[in-house]
Amino acid sequence: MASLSAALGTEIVFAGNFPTGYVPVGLAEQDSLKSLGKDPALKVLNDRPWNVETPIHLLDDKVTPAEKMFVRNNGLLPENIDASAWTLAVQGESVPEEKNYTLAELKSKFRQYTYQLTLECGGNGRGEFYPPAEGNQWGQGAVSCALWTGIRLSDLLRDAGVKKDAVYVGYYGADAHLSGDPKKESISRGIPIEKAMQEETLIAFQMNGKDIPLAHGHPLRLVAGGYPASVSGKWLKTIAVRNKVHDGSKMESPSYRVPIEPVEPGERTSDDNMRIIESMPVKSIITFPKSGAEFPLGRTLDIRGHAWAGEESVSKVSYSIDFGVTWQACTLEKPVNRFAWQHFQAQIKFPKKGYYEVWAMATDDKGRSQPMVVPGWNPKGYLNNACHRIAVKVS
Ligand SMILES: Nc1nc2c(c(=O)[nH]1)N[C@H]1C(S)=C(S)[C@@H](COP(=O)(O)O)O[C@H]1N2
Ligand SMILES: [Mo]
Repeated sequence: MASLSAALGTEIVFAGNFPTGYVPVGLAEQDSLKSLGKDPALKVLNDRPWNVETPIHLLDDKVTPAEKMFVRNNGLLPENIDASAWTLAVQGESVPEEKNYTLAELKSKFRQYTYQLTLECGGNGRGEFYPPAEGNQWGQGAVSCALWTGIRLSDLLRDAGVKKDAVYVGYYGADAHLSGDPKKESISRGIPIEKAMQEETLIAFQMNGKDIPLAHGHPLRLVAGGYPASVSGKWLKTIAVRNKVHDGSKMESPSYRVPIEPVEPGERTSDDNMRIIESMPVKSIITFPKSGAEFPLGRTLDIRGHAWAGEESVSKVSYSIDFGVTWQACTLEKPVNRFAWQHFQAQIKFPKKGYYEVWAMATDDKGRSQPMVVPGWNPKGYLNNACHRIAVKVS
Protein backbone atom coordinates (compact mmCIF):
# COMPACT_ATOMS: atom_id res chain seq x y z
CA MET A 1 0.00 0.00 0.00
CA ALA A 2 2.85 2.36 0.82
CA SER A 3 4.34 1.80 -2.63
CA LEU A 4 0.97 2.49 -4.29
CA SER A 5 0.70 5.75 -2.37
CA ALA A 6 4.25 6.63 -3.35
CA ALA A 7 3.49 5.94 -7.00
CA LEU A 8 0.39 8.13 -6.86
CA GLY A 9 2.30 10.82 -4.97
CA THR A 10 -0.26 11.07 -2.19
CA GLU A 11 -2.09 9.06 0.48
CA ILE A 12 -4.94 6.79 -0.72
CA VAL A 13 -7.53 7.91 1.80
CA PHE A 14 -9.88 4.88 1.77
CA ALA A 15 -7.17 2.34 0.94
CA GLY A 16 -8.56 0.04 3.64
CA ASN A 17 -11.63 -0.56 1.47
CA PHE A 18 -9.62 -1.94 -1.50
CA PRO A 19 -10.46 -5.40 -2.81
CA THR A 20 -7.24 -7.48 -2.88
CA GLY A 21 -5.21 -6.98 -6.00
CA TYR A 22 -7.06 -3.79 -6.92
CA VAL A 23 -5.13 -1.42 -9.20
CA PRO A 24 -6.17 2.20 -8.68
CA VAL A 25 -7.45 3.78 -11.90
CA GLY A 26 -4.99 6.63 -11.48
CA LEU A 27 -2.11 4.17 -11.67
CA ALA A 28 -3.56 2.07 -14.48
CA GLU A 29 -3.79 5.21 -16.65
CA GLN A 30 -0.25 6.26 -15.80
CA ASP A 31 1.02 2.76 -16.61
CA SER A 32 -0.82 2.59 -19.90
CA LEU A 33 0.41 6.01 -20.97
CA LYS A 34 3.94 4.95 -20.05
CA SER A 35 3.60 1.71 -22.02
CA LEU A 36 2.58 3.75 -25.06
CA GLY A 37 5.55 6.07 -24.54
CA LYS A 38 3.27 9.00 -23.76
CA ASP A 39 3.51 12.06 -21.54
CA PRO A 40 1.50 11.31 -18.34
CA ALA A 41 -0.55 14.49 -18.93
CA LEU A 42 -2.21 13.07 -22.05
CA LYS A 43 -5.83 12.00 -21.64
CA VAL A 44 -6.94 8.40 -22.18
CA LEU A 45 -10.40 8.50 -23.80
CA ASN A 46 -10.50 4.75 -24.36
CA ASP A 47 -8.09 1.88 -23.78
CA ARG A 48 -9.74 -0.71 -26.06
CA PRO A 49 -8.99 0.46 -28.67
CA TRP A 50 -6.42 3.04 -27.57
CA ASN A 51 -7.62 6.61 -28.01
CA VAL A 52 -5.42 9.16 -26.32
CA GLU A 53 -5.81 12.92 -26.64
CA THR A 54 -3.23 15.69 -26.23
CA PRO A 55 -4.22 18.71 -24.10
CA ILE A 56 -3.87 21.72 -26.42
CA HIS A 57 -1.16 23.50 -24.40
CA LEU A 58 1.04 20.40 -24.87
CA LEU A 59 0.91 20.90 -28.65
CA ASP A 60 3.12 23.99 -28.32
CA ASP A 61 6.15 22.45 -30.10
CA LYS A 62 6.62 23.36 -33.75
CA VAL A 63 7.30 19.69 -34.50
CA THR A 64 5.11 17.39 -32.38
CA PRO A 65 7.31 15.03 -30.32
CA ALA A 66 6.25 11.36 -30.13
CA GLU A 67 5.37 11.51 -26.44
CA LYS A 68 2.85 14.30 -27.08
CA MET A 69 1.22 12.86 -30.18
CA PHE A 70 -2.42 11.75 -29.91
CA VAL A 71 -3.22 8.08 -30.56
CA ARG A 72 -6.26 6.91 -32.46
CA ASN A 73 -6.61 3.16 -32.95
CA ASN A 74 -9.64 1.35 -34.32
CA GLY A 75 -8.40 -2.16 -33.58
CA LEU A 76 -5.83 -3.93 -31.42
CA LEU A 77 -2.25 -2.74 -31.23
CA PRO A 78 -0.15 -5.30 -33.17
CA GLU A 79 2.29 -7.33 -31.09
CA ASN A 80 5.69 -8.90 -31.78
CA ILE A 81 6.45 -6.91 -34.91
CA ASP A 82 9.60 -8.07 -36.67
CA ALA A 83 10.73 -5.16 -38.86
CA SER A 84 13.50 -7.27 -40.44
CA ALA A 85 10.87 -9.65 -41.86
CA TRP A 86 8.33 -6.96 -42.79
CA THR A 87 7.01 -6.94 -46.34
CA LEU A 88 4.68 -4.64 -48.23
CA ALA A 89 2.41 -5.98 -50.98
CA VAL A 90 1.19 -3.81 -53.87
CA GLN A 91 -1.90 -5.36 -55.40
CA GLY A 92 -5.40 -4.60 -56.70
CA GLU A 93 -7.28 -4.52 -60.01
CA SER A 94 -5.18 -1.65 -61.32
CA VAL A 95 -1.69 -3.16 -61.09
CA PRO A 96 -0.47 -5.66 -63.73
CA GLU A 97 0.40 -8.19 -61.00
CA GLU A 98 0.98 -8.28 -57.26
CA LYS A 99 4.44 -7.17 -56.20
CA ASN A 100 6.07 -7.60 -52.81
CA TYR A 101 8.82 -5.50 -51.27
CA THR A 102 10.80 -6.07 -48.11
CA LEU A 103 11.25 -3.08 -45.83
CA ALA A 104 14.99 -3.17 -46.59
CA GLU A 105 14.27 -3.03 -50.35
CA LEU A 106 11.96 -0.05 -49.95
CA LYS A 107 14.70 1.78 -48.08
CA SER A 108 17.49 0.98 -50.55
CA LYS A 109 15.67 1.04 -53.87
CA PHE A 110 13.86 4.37 -53.65
CA ARG A 111 14.90 7.92 -52.86
CA GLN A 112 13.94 9.09 -49.37
CA TYR A 113 12.14 12.32 -48.51
CA THR A 114 11.24 14.09 -45.29
CA TYR A 115 8.19 16.32 -44.82
CA GLN A 116 6.42 17.79 -41.83
CA LEU A 117 2.80 16.70 -42.19
CA THR A 118 -0.32 17.68 -40.28
CA LEU A 119 -2.44 14.70 -39.26
CA GLU A 120 -5.82 15.58 -37.79
CA CYS A 121 -8.45 13.01 -36.90
CA GLY A 122 -11.69 13.63 -38.81
CA GLY A 123 -13.49 13.45 -35.45
CA ASN A 124 -11.28 16.02 -33.72
CA GLY A 125 -13.62 18.37 -31.82
CA ARG A 126 -16.51 15.87 -31.90
CA GLY A 127 -17.27 16.43 -28.20
CA GLU A 128 -18.72 19.88 -28.98
CA PHE A 129 -21.54 18.68 -31.24
CA TYR A 130 -25.07 18.64 -29.84
CA PRO A 131 -26.87 16.30 -29.79
CA PRO A 132 -23.73 14.25 -29.16
CA ALA A 133 -22.45 12.32 -32.17
CA GLU A 134 -21.44 8.73 -31.53
CA GLY A 135 -17.73 7.98 -31.19
CA ASN A 136 -14.85 9.17 -29.05
CA GLN A 137 -15.72 12.53 -27.55
CA TRP A 138 -12.53 14.28 -28.67
CA GLY A 139 -11.73 17.78 -27.50
CA GLN A 140 -9.47 19.63 -29.95
CA GLY A 141 -6.28 17.66 -29.27
CA ALA A 142 -6.46 14.94 -31.96
CA VAL A 143 -3.96 16.69 -34.22
CA SER A 144 -0.20 16.44 -34.72
CA CYS A 145 2.48 17.69 -37.05
CA ALA A 146 5.60 15.54 -36.97
CA LEU A 147 8.45 15.02 -39.42
CA TRP A 148 7.91 11.92 -41.53
CA THR A 149 10.65 10.24 -43.55
CA GLY A 150 10.08 7.62 -46.19
CA ILE A 151 9.67 7.02 -49.88
CA ARG A 152 7.11 8.59 -52.15
CA LEU A 153 4.04 6.42 -52.71
CA SER A 154 4.15 7.64 -56.34
CA ASP A 155 7.67 6.18 -56.80
CA LEU A 156 6.49 2.84 -55.43
CA LEU A 157 3.39 2.85 -57.65
CA ARG A 158 5.47 3.64 -60.74
CA ASP A 159 7.77 0.76 -59.90
CA ALA A 160 4.84 -1.64 -59.44
CA GLY A 161 3.07 -0.31 -62.53
CA VAL A 162 -0.33 1.38 -62.46
CA LYS A 163 -3.00 0.75 -65.07
CA LYS A 164 -4.88 3.64 -66.69
CA ASP A 165 -8.12 2.76 -64.92
CA ALA A 166 -6.72 3.35 -61.40
CA VAL A 167 -8.89 5.74 -59.38
CA TYR A 168 -8.13 4.96 -55.73
CA VAL A 169 -5.43 3.55 -53.46
CA GLY A 170 -6.48 1.65 -50.34
CA TYR A 171 -4.40 0.42 -47.41
CA TYR A 172 -4.47 -2.63 -45.16
CA GLY A 173 -2.61 -2.66 -41.83
CA ALA A 174 -1.49 -5.39 -39.43
CA ASP A 175 -3.80 -4.40 -36.56
CA ALA A 176 -6.48 -6.97 -35.78
CA HIS A 177 -10.17 -6.16 -35.44
CA LEU A 178 -11.28 -5.56 -31.83
CA SER A 179 -13.18 -8.86 -31.90
CA GLY A 180 -9.93 -10.69 -32.73
CA ASP A 181 -11.70 -12.17 -35.79
CA PRO A 182 -8.99 -12.47 -38.48
CA LYS A 183 -11.63 -12.20 -41.24
CA LYS A 184 -12.58 -8.70 -40.10
CA GLU A 185 -10.56 -5.54 -40.78
CA SER A 186 -10.15 -2.89 -38.08
CA ILE A 187 -9.96 -0.14 -40.70
CA SER A 188 -8.96 -0.06 -44.36
CA ARG A 189 -9.35 3.34 -45.94
CA GLY A 190 -7.75 5.06 -48.89
CA ILE A 191 -7.16 8.09 -51.07
CA PRO A 192 -7.92 9.12 -54.66
CA ILE A 193 -5.12 8.29 -57.09
CA GLU A 194 -4.29 12.03 -57.51
CA LYS A 195 -3.62 12.29 -53.77
CA ALA A 196 -1.56 9.10 -53.89
CA MET A 197 0.61 10.66 -56.61
CA GLN A 198 1.38 13.88 -54.70
CA GLU A 199 5.04 14.38 -53.80
CA GLU A 200 4.31 14.62 -50.08
CA THR A 201 2.34 11.36 -49.85
CA LEU A 202 4.80 8.99 -48.19
CA ILE A 203 5.30 5.40 -47.23
CA ALA A 204 7.15 6.34 -44.07
CA PHE A 205 9.48 4.37 -41.82
CA GLN A 206 10.70 7.21 -39.62
CA MET A 207 9.04 9.82 -37.46
CA ASN A 208 11.07 12.74 -36.12
CA GLY A 209 14.28 11.05 -37.29
CA LYS A 210 13.71 7.74 -35.47
CA ASP A 211 11.91 4.48 -36.21
CA ILE A 212 8.16 5.13 -36.05
CA PRO A 213 6.92 4.35 -32.51
CA LEU A 214 4.70 1.26 -32.21
CA ALA A 215 1.56 3.28 -31.44
CA HIS A 216 2.01 5.31 -34.64
CA GLY A 217 2.51 2.47 -37.09
CA HIS A 218 5.94 0.84 -36.66
CA PRO A 219 7.60 -0.20 -38.91
CA LEU A 220 5.77 1.25 -41.94
CA ARG A 221 3.01 3.78 -42.44
CA LEU A 222 1.15 5.56 -45.19
CA VAL A 223 1.17 9.31 -44.51
CA ALA A 224 -1.05 11.64 -46.51
CA GLY A 225 -1.17 15.08 -44.86
CA GLY A 226 -4.15 17.41 -45.22
CA TYR A 227 -6.72 14.61 -45.38
CA PRO A 228 -8.40 13.16 -42.28
CA ALA A 229 -5.67 11.17 -40.52
CA SER A 230 -7.76 8.00 -40.94
CA VAL A 231 -6.34 7.67 -44.47
CA SER A 232 -2.79 7.47 -43.09
CA GLY A 233 -2.69 3.71 -42.54
CA LYS A 234 -0.47 2.46 -39.72
CA TRP A 235 1.38 -0.90 -39.61
CA LEU A 236 1.11 -0.90 -43.39
CA LYS A 237 1.05 -4.37 -45.01
CA THR A 238 -0.75 -3.86 -48.30
CA ILE A 239 -1.39 -1.10 -50.80
CA ALA A 240 -4.33 -1.85 -53.10
CA VAL A 241 -4.55 0.08 -56.37
CA ARG A 242 -8.24 0.09 -57.18
CA ASN A 243 -10.29 0.73 -60.33
CA LYS A 244 -13.14 2.01 -58.12
CA VAL A 245 -13.41 3.88 -54.83
CA HIS A 246 -11.77 1.61 -52.23
CA ASP A 247 -14.35 -0.43 -50.32
CA GLY A 248 -12.43 -1.41 -47.18
CA SER A 249 -13.74 -1.13 -43.64
CA LYS A 250 -14.81 2.43 -42.68
CA MET A 251 -15.04 3.60 -46.29
CA GLU A 252 -18.82 3.03 -46.20
CA SER A 253 -21.33 5.68 -45.16
CA PRO A 254 -21.53 7.29 -42.65
CA SER A 255 -17.86 6.64 -41.73
CA TYR A 256 -15.63 9.60 -42.58
CA ARG A 257 -18.43 11.16 -44.61
CA VAL A 258 -20.42 14.36 -44.14
CA PRO A 259 -23.77 15.48 -45.54
CA ILE A 260 -23.75 17.29 -48.88
CA GLU A 261 -27.00 19.10 -48.03
CA PRO A 262 -27.17 20.14 -44.32
CA VAL A 263 -29.21 17.95 -41.96
CA GLU A 264 -31.19 18.85 -38.82
CA PRO A 265 -29.11 18.16 -35.71
CA GLY A 266 -29.79 14.61 -34.55
CA GLU A 267 -31.27 13.48 -37.84
CA ARG A 268 -30.09 10.69 -40.13
CA THR A 269 -29.80 11.28 -43.84
CA SER A 270 -29.69 9.06 -46.90
CA ASP A 271 -26.36 7.64 -48.05
CA ASP A 272 -26.63 9.55 -51.35
CA ASN A 273 -26.50 12.78 -49.39
CA MET A 274 -23.10 11.85 -47.91
CA ARG A 275 -19.67 12.58 -49.40
CA ILE A 276 -16.25 11.23 -48.43
CA ILE A 277 -14.17 13.77 -46.51
CA GLU A 278 -11.08 14.76 -48.49
CA SER A 279 -9.22 17.97 -47.53
CA MET A 280 -9.72 18.95 -43.87
CA PRO A 281 -11.08 22.48 -43.23
CA VAL A 282 -9.12 25.53 -41.99
CA LYS A 283 -8.40 25.51 -38.26
CA SER A 284 -6.16 26.96 -35.56
CA ILE A 285 -5.24 26.31 -31.93
CA ILE A 286 -3.73 28.60 -29.33
CA THR A 287 -1.02 26.50 -27.69
CA PHE A 288 0.34 29.21 -25.37
CA PRO A 289 -0.70 30.25 -22.82
CA LYS A 290 -2.69 27.39 -21.35
CA SER A 291 -6.35 28.30 -20.96
CA GLY A 292 -6.90 29.84 -17.52
CA ALA A 293 -3.65 31.85 -17.49
CA GLU A 294 -3.51 34.72 -15.03
CA PHE A 295 -1.15 37.69 -15.27
CA PRO A 296 -0.80 41.29 -14.11
CA LEU A 297 -2.31 44.29 -15.86
CA GLY A 298 0.17 46.38 -17.86
CA ARG A 299 2.14 43.40 -19.21
CA THR A 300 1.61 42.27 -22.78
CA LEU A 301 0.56 38.69 -23.29
CA ASP A 302 2.43 36.79 -26.01
CA ILE A 303 0.12 34.20 -27.50
CA ARG A 304 1.18 31.59 -30.03
CA GLY A 305 -0.21 28.59 -31.83
CA HIS A 306 -0.56 26.73 -35.11
CA ALA A 307 -2.97 26.95 -38.03
CA TRP A 308 -3.57 24.56 -40.93
CA ALA A 309 -6.06 24.21 -43.74
CA GLY A 310 -6.00 20.66 -45.06
CA GLU A 311 -4.76 20.77 -48.63
CA GLU A 312 -4.80 24.58 -48.73
CA SER A 313 -2.51 26.98 -46.94
CA VAL A 314 -3.45 29.52 -44.27
CA SER A 315 -3.36 33.13 -45.44
CA LYS A 316 -4.31 34.89 -42.20
CA VAL A 317 -4.83 34.33 -38.48
CA SER A 318 -6.66 36.91 -36.35
CA TYR A 319 -7.43 37.11 -32.65
CA SER A 320 -10.25 38.71 -30.68
CA ILE A 321 -10.43 39.58 -26.97
CA ASP A 322 -14.00 40.92 -27.11
CA PHE A 323 -15.96 37.78 -27.98
CA GLY A 324 -15.54 38.18 -31.70
CA VAL A 325 -16.67 41.78 -32.19
CA THR A 326 -13.26 43.10 -33.32
CA TRP A 327 -10.30 41.17 -34.71
CA GLN A 328 -6.59 41.94 -34.92
CA ALA A 329 -4.03 40.29 -37.16
CA CYS A 330 -1.50 37.80 -35.79
CA THR A 331 1.97 37.34 -37.28
CA LEU A 332 1.83 34.24 -39.44
CA GLU A 333 4.73 32.09 -40.68
CA LYS A 334 4.82 30.21 -43.95
CA PRO A 335 4.61 26.40 -43.77
CA VAL A 336 7.99 24.57 -43.92
CA ASN A 337 6.42 22.53 -46.72
CA ARG A 338 2.95 21.92 -48.16
CA PHE A 339 0.55 20.27 -45.64
CA ALA A 340 2.59 21.37 -42.59
CA TRP A 341 0.91 23.56 -40.01
CA GLN A 342 1.87 27.24 -39.80
CA HIS A 343 2.81 29.10 -36.63
CA PHE A 344 1.23 32.34 -35.49
CA GLN A 345 1.82 34.73 -32.66
CA ALA A 346 0.55 38.04 -31.31
CA GLN A 347 1.26 40.45 -28.48
CA ILE A 348 -1.93 41.38 -26.69
CA LYS A 349 -2.57 44.37 -24.40
CA PHE A 350 -5.65 44.26 -22.21
CA PRO A 351 -7.49 47.50 -21.30
CA LYS A 352 -8.31 46.72 -17.63
CA LYS A 353 -8.38 43.99 -14.99
CA GLY A 354 -10.86 41.19 -15.40
CA TYR A 355 -11.84 38.04 -17.29
CA TYR A 356 -11.16 37.77 -21.00
CA GLU A 357 -11.24 35.16 -23.68
CA VAL A 358 -8.77 35.08 -26.52
CA TRP A 359 -10.27 33.64 -29.68
CA ALA A 360 -8.26 32.74 -32.77
CA MET A 361 -9.61 32.55 -36.31
CA ALA A 362 -7.68 31.33 -39.33
CA THR A 363 -8.55 32.00 -42.98
CA ASP A 364 -7.38 29.81 -45.85
CA ASP A 365 -6.04 31.00 -49.20
CA LYS A 366 -9.49 30.54 -50.72
CA GLY A 367 -10.90 33.10 -48.27
CA ARG A 368 -12.70 30.61 -46.04
CA SER A 369 -12.53 31.31 -42.29
CA GLN A 370 -13.24 29.21 -39.21
CA PRO A 371 -16.78 29.61 -37.88
CA MET A 372 -17.15 31.21 -34.42
CA VAL A 373 -19.71 28.54 -33.48
CA VAL A 374 -19.73 24.78 -34.02
CA PRO A 375 -20.37 24.19 -37.73
CA GLY A 376 -22.98 21.96 -39.40
CA TRP A 377 -24.05 19.01 -37.28
CA ASN A 378 -23.38 15.67 -38.96
CA PRO A 379 -24.19 12.11 -37.86
CA LYS A 380 -20.60 11.16 -36.93
CA GLY A 381 -19.43 14.51 -35.62
CA TYR A 382 -16.66 15.29 -38.11
CA LEU A 383 -14.98 18.55 -39.13
CA ASN A 384 -15.62 20.75 -36.12
CA ASN A 385 -13.33 23.65 -36.92
CA ALA A 386 -14.94 26.26 -34.63
CA CYS A 387 -12.57 28.96 -33.32
CA HIS A 388 -10.42 27.82 -30.42
CA ARG A 389 -10.67 30.02 -27.33
CA ILE A 390 -8.72 30.33 -24.11
CA ALA A 391 -9.64 32.00 -20.83
CA VAL A 392 -7.33 34.73 -19.50
CA LYS A 393 -7.54 36.60 -16.18
CA VAL A 394 -5.84 39.96 -15.88
CA SER A 395 -5.31 40.91 -12.23
N1 LIG B 1 -3.87 0.44 -39.41
C1 LIG B 1 -4.49 1.49 -38.88
N2 LIG B 1 -4.22 2.72 -39.34
C2 LIG B 1 -4.83 3.81 -38.80
C3 LIG B 1 -5.79 3.66 -37.76
C4 LIG B 1 -6.05 2.35 -37.27
O1 LIG B 1 -6.84 2.13 -36.36
N3 LIG B 1 -5.38 1.29 -37.86
N4 LIG B 1 -6.45 4.78 -37.28
C5 LIG B 1 -6.54 5.92 -38.20
C6 LIG B 1 -7.10 7.10 -37.61
S1 LIG B 1 -8.79 7.17 -37.50
C7 LIG B 1 -6.32 8.16 -37.23
S2 LIG B 1 -7.01 9.61 -36.68
C8 LIG B 1 -4.84 8.08 -37.31
C9 LIG B 1 -4.23 8.37 -35.95
O2 LIG B 1 -2.84 8.42 -36.05
P1 LIG B 1 -1.93 8.40 -34.75
O3 LIG B 1 -2.48 7.39 -33.79
O4 LIG B 1 -0.56 8.09 -35.22
O5 LIG B 1 -1.99 9.79 -34.15
O6 LIG B 1 -4.37 6.81 -37.75
C10 LIG B 1 -5.15 6.23 -38.78
N5 LIG B 1 -4.52 5.05 -39.25
MO1 LIG C 1 -9.37 9.39 -36.95
